[in-house]
Amino acid sequence: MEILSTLFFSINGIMRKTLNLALSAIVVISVVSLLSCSSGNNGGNGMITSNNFTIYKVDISNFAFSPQTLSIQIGDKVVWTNTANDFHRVVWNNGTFSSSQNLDIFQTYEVFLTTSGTFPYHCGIHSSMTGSITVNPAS
Ligand SMILES: [Cu+2]
Repeated sequence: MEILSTLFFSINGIMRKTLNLALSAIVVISVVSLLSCSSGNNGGNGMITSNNFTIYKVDISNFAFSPQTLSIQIGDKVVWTNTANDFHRVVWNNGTFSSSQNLDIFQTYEVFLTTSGTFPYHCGIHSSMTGSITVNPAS
């Protein structure tokens, strides 16, 4: 029995190390892709993927949304990615858009913002986590 439990704990340790490595790799990749986007002609962290809309990324980690605020054009898309080992849930304060599911690590939630205005949101699990998207009307 003792050998079995020792084996279990060492496998558990290896899995944790593997997960940490994977997390580090994803953080590096995210930073690199953010940097490469901001060097584009759009500025900020928006990524132009077509002539019609821009995709913005929001990272969920350290019990915070980053960036916490965004200013976008109507019809743009925002993608939240939970990179933390905790569940989080994107909930719109005034219910303008559909809320996310509980997001496990590496899961994403995306929405096209098709109404102009300023839309605050929070984490449905941790009420201290807040963010806001300002959607500017078509010029
Ligand atoms: Cu949360």
